[in-house]
Amino acid sequence: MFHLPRMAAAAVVASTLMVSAASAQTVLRSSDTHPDGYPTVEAVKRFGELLSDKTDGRYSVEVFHSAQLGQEADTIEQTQFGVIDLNRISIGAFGTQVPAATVTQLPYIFRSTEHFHNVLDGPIGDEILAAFEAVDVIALAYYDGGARSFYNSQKPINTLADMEGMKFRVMGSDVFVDMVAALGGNATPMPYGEVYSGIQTGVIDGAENNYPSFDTAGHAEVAQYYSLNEHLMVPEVLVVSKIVWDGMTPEDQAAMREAAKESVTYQRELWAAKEVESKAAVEALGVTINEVDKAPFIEAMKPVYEKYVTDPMLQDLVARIQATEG
Ligand code: GTR
Repeated sequence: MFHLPRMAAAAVVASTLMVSAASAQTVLRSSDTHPDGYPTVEAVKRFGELLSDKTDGRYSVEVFHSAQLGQEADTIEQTQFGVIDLNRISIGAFGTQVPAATVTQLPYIFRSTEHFHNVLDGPIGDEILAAFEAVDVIALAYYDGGARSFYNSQKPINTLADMEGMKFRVMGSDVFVDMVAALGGNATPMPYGEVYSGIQTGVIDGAENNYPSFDTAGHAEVAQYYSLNEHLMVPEVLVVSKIVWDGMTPEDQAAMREAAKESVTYQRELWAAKEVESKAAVEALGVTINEVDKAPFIEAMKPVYEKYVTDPMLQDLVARIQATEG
């Protein structure tokens, strides 16, 4: 008579232990639009390993690459709602939601990779990361995304006159629409995953991106002209949903920030190598690459700055970025 309940109680205790052991390990789902092996995907995997080590396995990360969780704009919303835990995303995909971060979308705001790193690795970078909390994500670290240039299926772009009437896909931010208009072209915001067929079917003439994206998304197969006007250096950012963040202990939050910062060095190494590799890959596909005199392009961006840098806070931020060395 006494045996049965005892056995049942033991079974209950055993299963409770298993449940609590299992629930102590949280697997965070992270989104990335790029394919497996891409520098950002590999850096987030490394971040996950570091996070797991630092939290004694309480947290780990599974990266869903190749836009498995959706196109960037949709995944941002899902991250804000806590459906997706982590997201590695271009700041450009946030549009103008985060005013301080919008300055990093200004054409030619960064003069070089060194300038880009000096700004983002210092207090200005931290200030911009902190601004994301207002849109319900916590920004943890920046990754490199290189310089973006125009590419198209028609002809090399040498001068502003060559931009006249050409249709280019841009990321979903008004800044980029105005940027292309100020250069004389027409901009069409469109998800990254639709660019290949957009160029192939002639809906757009081309797009703009860095070598690794141009290469790995296959765009170089359909757009054979890549013109090095290097109008943008938009930071990539790793964010965690505020809902996830608020459920973590301060120690685990600190571990997460540390792991993210530590993964940056690794991403930068991978990025530098990938830029060289992708340039060679697109050349092998027969892409014509031309140098561009950037001065007229830089000059043409004045109206974009005038439109977006009106607030004194943003004016100060832009001035500080411009005054940073590099
Ligand atoms: C890439 C960036 C992606 C995505 C893409 C785009 O350079 O890494 O996150 O934003 O550009 O143009 O949509």
